[in-house]
Amino acid sequence: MKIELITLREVHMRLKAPFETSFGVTQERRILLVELIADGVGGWGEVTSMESPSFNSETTDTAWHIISDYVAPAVIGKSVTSATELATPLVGIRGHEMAKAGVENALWDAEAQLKGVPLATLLGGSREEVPCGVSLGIRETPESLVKKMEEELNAGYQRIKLKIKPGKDLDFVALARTEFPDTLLSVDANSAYDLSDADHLKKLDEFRLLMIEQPLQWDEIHAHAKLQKILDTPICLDECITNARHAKAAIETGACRIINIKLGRVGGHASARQVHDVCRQHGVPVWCGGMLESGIGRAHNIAMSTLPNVTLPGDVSASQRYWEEDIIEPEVEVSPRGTIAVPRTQGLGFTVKRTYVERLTRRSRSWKAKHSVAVQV
Ligand code: OSB
Ligand code: MG
Repeated sequence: MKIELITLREVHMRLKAPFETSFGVTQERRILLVELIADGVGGWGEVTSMESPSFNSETTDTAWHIISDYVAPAVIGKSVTSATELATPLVGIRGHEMAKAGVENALWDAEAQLKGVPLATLLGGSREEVPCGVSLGIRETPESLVKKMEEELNAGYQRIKLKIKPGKDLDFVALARTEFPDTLLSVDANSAYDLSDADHLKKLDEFRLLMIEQPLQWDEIHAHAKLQKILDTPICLDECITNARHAKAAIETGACRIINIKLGRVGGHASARQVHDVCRQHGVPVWCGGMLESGIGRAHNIAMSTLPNVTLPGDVSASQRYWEEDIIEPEVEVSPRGTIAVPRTQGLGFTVKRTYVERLTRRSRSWKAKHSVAVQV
């Protein structure tokens, strides 16, 4: 596959409702989309960075810079036999996993189309539908949270994740558990605590949570290992895990019992599969995390969720929970039993609404491969 054309664009999309985490409130999304043409076939990828460096160190603008000045120049005109080989020209670019993933994943989509298979099949996935959960932002009161939970459970979602932060934790989880004694329930702190909060976090054990996600600092594996010794509740790492080496270190040191894989955070499908495989070898279940993606990122998440060790419901939910109108057709829908059907058509399995994307685009830039001209002497 020869990488012939790369188009990077920034689109602006407004979430239906503000989403609050321990690091802030998001509503206006500035999303980078990558369209890549290989051997005449176009694939799409999404950069899943936030607008500010609050989840990890990347932002929409750092990703624009890294793709423009390093990633696109390194890969344009290159020929590879599989998207897994894209790691080689990118080896000199440290970090910036989300920027790299946007480009790599676009090539995965193109490769699946060139081979005439669904992306899920190309990745080695076999699930026909994937189980879904929802991630609920921090709310004003426990009562309003419970009302929202009821709505999502009625829609069929199999697991509810509650965002927490100091001062907005125990009361919320306690009421949620009282109202829904049998629901699969988890919490996500997005690094809002430190090890000195261990006694406080220990109080969560009584609520029979499926997991507590990333309670401690974003880059801190060792302290999570100390905390996991104290807690009965399984720790799930999110922010800490950016590659398979980190996953192995976290598992071997006992820092977590579950890992959430985000395609952007780990640098794309190839790395995601490596993290998945390390976890599988160690008997650690994984699930697919979300970053408030548009339909393109969501479609990639669905494909990744078909891998065999993705055994827990992910933060992969219906388009209409996020957007008035998504940029793909059909939109992602969730069945009454809380599952998404995996597309059977080639590539991502959804069509990008090009005219709508054009309308949402605020800036774009393209790179074209130079034709190799035979020179006569
Ligand atoms: O930590 O999982 C997270 C959203 C933005 C940044 C970080 C996270 C999240 C979510 C939302 O939990 C998941 C989703 O619905 O896309
Ligand atoms: Mg998280």
